[in-house]
Amino acid sequence: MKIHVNQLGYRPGDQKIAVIASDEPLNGSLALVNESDSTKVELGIQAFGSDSYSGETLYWADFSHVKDEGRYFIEYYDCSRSDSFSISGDVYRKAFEDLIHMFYFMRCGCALTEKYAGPYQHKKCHSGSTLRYSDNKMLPPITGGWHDAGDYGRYTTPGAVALGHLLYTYELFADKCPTLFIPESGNGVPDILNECRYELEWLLKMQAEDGSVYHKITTERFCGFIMPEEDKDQMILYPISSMATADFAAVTALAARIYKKFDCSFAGKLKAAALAARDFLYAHPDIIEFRNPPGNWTGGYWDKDDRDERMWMFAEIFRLTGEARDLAELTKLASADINKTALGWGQVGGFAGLSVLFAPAESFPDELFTVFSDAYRKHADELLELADKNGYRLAMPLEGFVWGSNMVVMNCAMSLLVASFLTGNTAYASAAEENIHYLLGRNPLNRSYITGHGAGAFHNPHNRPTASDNVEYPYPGLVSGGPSARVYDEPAKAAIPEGTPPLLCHLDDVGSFSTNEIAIYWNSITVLVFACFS
Ligand code: 9MR
Ligand code: ZN
Repeated sequence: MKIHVNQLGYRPGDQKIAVIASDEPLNGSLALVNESDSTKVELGIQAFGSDSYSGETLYWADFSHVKDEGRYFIEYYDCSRSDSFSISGDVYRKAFEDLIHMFYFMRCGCALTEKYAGPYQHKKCHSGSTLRYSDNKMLPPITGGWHDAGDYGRYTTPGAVALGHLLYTYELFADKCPTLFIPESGNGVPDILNECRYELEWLLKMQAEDGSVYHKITTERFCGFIMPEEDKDQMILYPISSMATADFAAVTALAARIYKKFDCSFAGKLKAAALAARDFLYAHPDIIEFRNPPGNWTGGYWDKDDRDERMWMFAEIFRLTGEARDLAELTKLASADINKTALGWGQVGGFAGLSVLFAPAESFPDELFTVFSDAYRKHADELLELADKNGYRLAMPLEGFVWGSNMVVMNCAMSLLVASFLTGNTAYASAAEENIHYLLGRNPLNRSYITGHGAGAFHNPHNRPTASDNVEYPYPGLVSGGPSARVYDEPAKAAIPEGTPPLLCHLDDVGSFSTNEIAIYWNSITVLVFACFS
């Protein structure tokens, strides 16, 4: 038998449930043990039954009534026990900070100095000239921004999406955003915005003269497991796409609104860039897809529908311009059958929702508010129903266990949180937090999917610097992609037999890019969710 808990712990007022997997009936007693004085509280055991996500027979032990702060573990009469965890008001705080600090370590085109990066320091990377794919022209270097993931590519759509998560985090939870230890700290600007600006300055360089935006800048193929400064292959600026252009317009418009208070001239630059991208898309109403040209093997971030990106763009641009035609376009798209709660790299309709739902009163017509509010509430209701039937109390559809499932876990949590905000019904927020418990170790592998946080934290991410920096452990605050019902990499294929239940399809191995990579947008959506609880 195994007893699974959130390995960081629980806040005093929260619902607190341990999940126990056991092939044998649980006939003995189960207790919550206070580590400081060994006092025990006996816990009732509730049989859940068999769980299809894990293939296990599960039981629950509810200790919500214990509210005293301290360190605890749960023990079965035969001495099997859970990992130790805390009950504490600020149980998520350090993880929340590290999740944001991660972006500093992803910076490209500058040296990470020992002062700020400690053992994870590295020299300036990816600063050579740029070959533009469309006309084979050599351009000056396009530097800056964050490495996307375990590879060193810089891609516009996921970059904009990560910025979206972080900028809405700031907008919705400014008072919770921590002071970090980054080179800009102390300049009077909140550090989360300092960090985002590093990406925004790069993003602005990705815009072509006609207002359109290049899809990505990467080498032709992924480099080996070397430090970023050793990756000397030619940087290639790939063609534009309408998704990249629309995401760019959306997030620069959002940023223009936020940075106005701190730096008028930067905000002006962002606004002009947003409008140029929008104007390009007005002139090009048809989708412009990006596909990797033959012989080019870095990430594709291919997407077959740009209506959700345009919807997000028009929502944010309308908040900036108030122009009737932008509102008309938004209204048209909002009435179409487009997902309105997704916050991922390929589907961004949920950002249009955040933009509309959290705007000052009367910014948008009531009907539009209702469209997005209904979409979020409907999604949240579906999720509550799923959570009710789930042994690990996950509010998440089975189909969500794809490459990067932890992004879906967090996206579902966010839908629940938005619904909680819209209705005042705290059952939604409580369900959202159950997804955090899953992420932090209450899962069949007893694995925390955030490095450095939780006794069972994964520590072999598919991340090039981690694999080549000679430091034993990766920096804390990295989110793993998570279990994927279908695995694509050799180590995972060898270790995980086909047909394994989804929650077990994860391998903490540096080679497992389809279950154990890291990515900026997996971190950033986790930041957004953790902000609500930190
Ligand atoms: O996160 C992406 C995932 O949803 C896709 O299924 C996968 C395959 O196309 O690509 C993932 O994105 C990767 C990107 O293409 C390149 N950088 C690393 C990203 C994370 O694995
Ligand atoms: Zn770099």
